[in-house]
Amino acid sequence: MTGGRRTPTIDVVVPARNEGLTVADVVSTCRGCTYARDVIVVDDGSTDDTAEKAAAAGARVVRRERGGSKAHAMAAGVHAGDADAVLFVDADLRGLASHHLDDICRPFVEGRAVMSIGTFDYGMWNPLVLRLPPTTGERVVPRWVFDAVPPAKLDGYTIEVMLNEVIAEGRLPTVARVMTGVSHRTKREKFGPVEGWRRTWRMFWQLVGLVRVVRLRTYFFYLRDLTVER
Ligand SMILES: Nc1nc2c(ncn2[C@@H]2O[C@H](COP(=O)(O)OP(=O)(O)O)[C@@H](O)[C@H]2O)c(=O)[nH]1
Ligand SMILES: [Mg+2]
Repeated sequence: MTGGRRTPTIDVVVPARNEGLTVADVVSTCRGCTYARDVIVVDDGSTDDTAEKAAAAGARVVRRERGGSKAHAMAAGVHAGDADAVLFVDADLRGLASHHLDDICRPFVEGRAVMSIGTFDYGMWNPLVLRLPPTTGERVVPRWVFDAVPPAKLDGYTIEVMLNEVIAEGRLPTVARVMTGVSHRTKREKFGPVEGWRRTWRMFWQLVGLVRVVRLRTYFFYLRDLTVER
């Protein structure tokens, strides 16, 4: 208890499809996060040993039928637990250490942020990246923020933008920081150059398509209530 306020419980939800190369390290790192209670890996339709590797590393594994998207996997993970808040972490990260996750959770646990995010390390571009509408998969939000996204909007890679919208429309504070030294396996590495670029473009167009849905004022409110931490 701090100041009469109960410390929120946080479960980690890791969406993973065919991430056998990296998922075990990611799960171990998540388990080392000071604020994490349970680590839940949601695997749908992996054709590799993602589920086995995740379980061996100490995660609770939830399996879904293939056919959904990353957003559906995240929803399944949220509903598999009953924590006050969820820390989402992608399964394909490189260079992730438990202190990165502690740094993301701390502003949330201390009540300085309702959403707290970590961005990849883009070197000289970090000051810009930190102030763009975040599409990062590494973020902690209270359960109610995720539940506020209508099921019809649980679509592909745009889920991150829907979470931003709930935060911004609620005029709620966000803290952002760089996860120094962290990157991920790119789609080119996972699928080869042709299929990799095809999938990257598809994701890009999904996000561009949101221009019709998300209002500019959302970004204004987001920026106004954003604190960049080092
Ligand atoms: N369970 C599940 N995980 C997914 C799905 N799509 C993506 N992911 C996972 O979500 C995370 C982020 O996806 P990724 O393709 O790396 O997106 P990017 O980082 O934005 O390029 C990774 O851990 C993926 O394995 C899906 O349909 N189901
Ligand atoms: Mg990735």
